[in-house]
Amino acid sequence: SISFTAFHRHGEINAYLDELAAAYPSRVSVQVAGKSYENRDIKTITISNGDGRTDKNVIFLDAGIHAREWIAHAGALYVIHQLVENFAANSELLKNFDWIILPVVNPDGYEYTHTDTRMWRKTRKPISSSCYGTDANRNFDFHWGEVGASSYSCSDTFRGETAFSEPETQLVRDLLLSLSGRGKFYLTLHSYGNYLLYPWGWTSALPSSWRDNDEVAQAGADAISKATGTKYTVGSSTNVLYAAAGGSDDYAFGVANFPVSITMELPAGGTGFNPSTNQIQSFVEETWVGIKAMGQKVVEKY
Ligand code: 0X9
Ligand code: ZN
Repeated sequence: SISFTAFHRHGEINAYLDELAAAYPSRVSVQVAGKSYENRDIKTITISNGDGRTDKNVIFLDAGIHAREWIAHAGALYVIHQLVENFAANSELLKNFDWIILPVVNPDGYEYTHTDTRMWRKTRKPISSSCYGTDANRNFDFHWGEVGASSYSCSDTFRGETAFSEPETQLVRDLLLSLSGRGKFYLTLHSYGNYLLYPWGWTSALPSSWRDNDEVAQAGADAISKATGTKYTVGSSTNVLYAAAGGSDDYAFGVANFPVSITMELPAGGTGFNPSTNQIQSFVEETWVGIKAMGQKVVEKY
């Protein structure tokens, strides 16, 4: 098991995934999806109900695209904990769907926020002698670099030298494309600000199926509001936050054909990205209420 009274290092997170695979071999498997630039194992956990079907639709959830957004990593771990260790209460979510969860997309950045610079956002591949890292959420090849992304390698929103210049975004791309068709819901956890965002992030125009996305996001916001009173803002990324191209959400929706693609910006705590450890439990519980409601809506619709 893993606690929600501390933020865990990448090694502890990977060890938790392996522990679950060993304890629940019929329902859980762990894959090394690839390596980060600094050679860390980037793992996914595949959670099923153990009925042996291999053709199910998939909900794909990731977190930690941005290194400093620690509550997002914790949120993904709590989803894993619920689906695996509280399976009996959540089995409806796994009847016709498998969940694939990638809790730490950017482990190099995440470790760097623990060891060096708490507010680091990007990956860690050097670009020039003085500037490191690419904003992984500007590096996906869909309207790459067109808006809200910097071509300056020192910027916190550096788009990368080319689209998919980073091993970490290549790996998410390959997973998303491998799920094309079965993948019905892509959910990516970030912080902060209490938003449920759907495409597009590169233009203020809405995709023709925006209502499907709005319905799912609204189900999440309603469930959270009912449970705790916390308000989430629901809308398209560009319209309720800002335009920024090259995000994983637009890629999942626009290229990998996930019909629902949502970025969830979890609550702020402390200095925004830095909730105190005694806030983790209540934040991740509340987040789970929203994710469960969105998952139920997707399971009903697809
Ligand atoms: O700017 C981002 O990447 C996200 N906000 S954050 O504060 N976590 O950095 C929002 C991304 C929304 N999606 C797109 N613009 N595609
Ligand atoms: Zn983020």
